[in-house]
Amino acid sequence: MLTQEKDAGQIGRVDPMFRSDVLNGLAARPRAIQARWFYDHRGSQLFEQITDLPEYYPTRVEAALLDTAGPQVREIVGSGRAVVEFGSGSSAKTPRILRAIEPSAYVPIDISGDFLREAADDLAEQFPGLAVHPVEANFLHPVPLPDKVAALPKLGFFPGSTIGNMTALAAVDLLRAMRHSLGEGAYLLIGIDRVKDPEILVPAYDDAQGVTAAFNLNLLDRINRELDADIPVDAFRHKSVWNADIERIEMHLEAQRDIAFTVNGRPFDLAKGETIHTENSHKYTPSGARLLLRSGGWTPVAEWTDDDDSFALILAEA
Ligand code: AVJ
Repeated sequence: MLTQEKDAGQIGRVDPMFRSDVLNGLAARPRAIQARWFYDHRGSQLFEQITDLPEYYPTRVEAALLDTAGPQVREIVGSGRAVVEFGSGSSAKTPRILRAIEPSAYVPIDISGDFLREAADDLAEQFPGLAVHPVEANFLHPVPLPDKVAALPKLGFFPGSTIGNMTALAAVDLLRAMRHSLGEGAYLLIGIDRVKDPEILVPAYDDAQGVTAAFNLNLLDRINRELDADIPVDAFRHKSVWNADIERIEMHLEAQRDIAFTVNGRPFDLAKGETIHTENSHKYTPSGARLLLRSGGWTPVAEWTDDDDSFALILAEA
């Protein structure tokens, strides 16, 4: 019973949605589990490591773009806004924009409470005088903002090309929901990754050090840890595939042999070569990105890209 005692804290924190998504996803054809479940504590750490990889250009390029764009964004949106960050994670990019914008409040929204509060405390320390109001929520659903920022005009901040995880339909729904929660006169600063040569894209999601593989496989470890499962993780292999028709990178976990396991008492079996689809990372052309924003109710007003045109930072108004 030692094991149970040790795991009790973990099990207590399990989102019942995680259990149902995993059970339904493994039973579906094709088998698929949503990418949002990557981000347990270990998964969030691995993602931080991904952002430092030589092959993973988005984080570095976007950071440089934020530095360039900051003063120009400030000129367009003015100071004193409430910056509302969707999926703030460790808030690693936030100081770059807060320094330039001089907002009066910062509202980080994230599903992972641990990271959220740590990051909020750090920022409050770095920016004395800035009111920080963290909100623990799934931003895929409409998020009511704290009363204290109700009267302030908003700047939505959605960096990292997180929107790439969504299909076009879901992305448009989300953009509209953001427009609704941010209200009249709001702006949105969003990072969107560009369509490019698969020889750059595929390694960005399958690095030489195997960090992305570990990130993908950690989902199976998490299922074992939290959902009373016995998946033989070593029997799966990480795959990164460019789907040219849909202009997206897909991550899959491929069975290297016939595999049988149980999750929460439910049996599953995969034949050798069968896959579990774990992530989509949609890439956009310049006009595709602008059309997506307009479809979601946002009018692009300024755009920044690097010399290689590998990533775009777009400012749009409601
Ligand atoms: C956080 C969704 C933007 O799609 O590039 C990185 C996640 N997955 N490497 C991305 C991710 C594998 C990342 N996003």
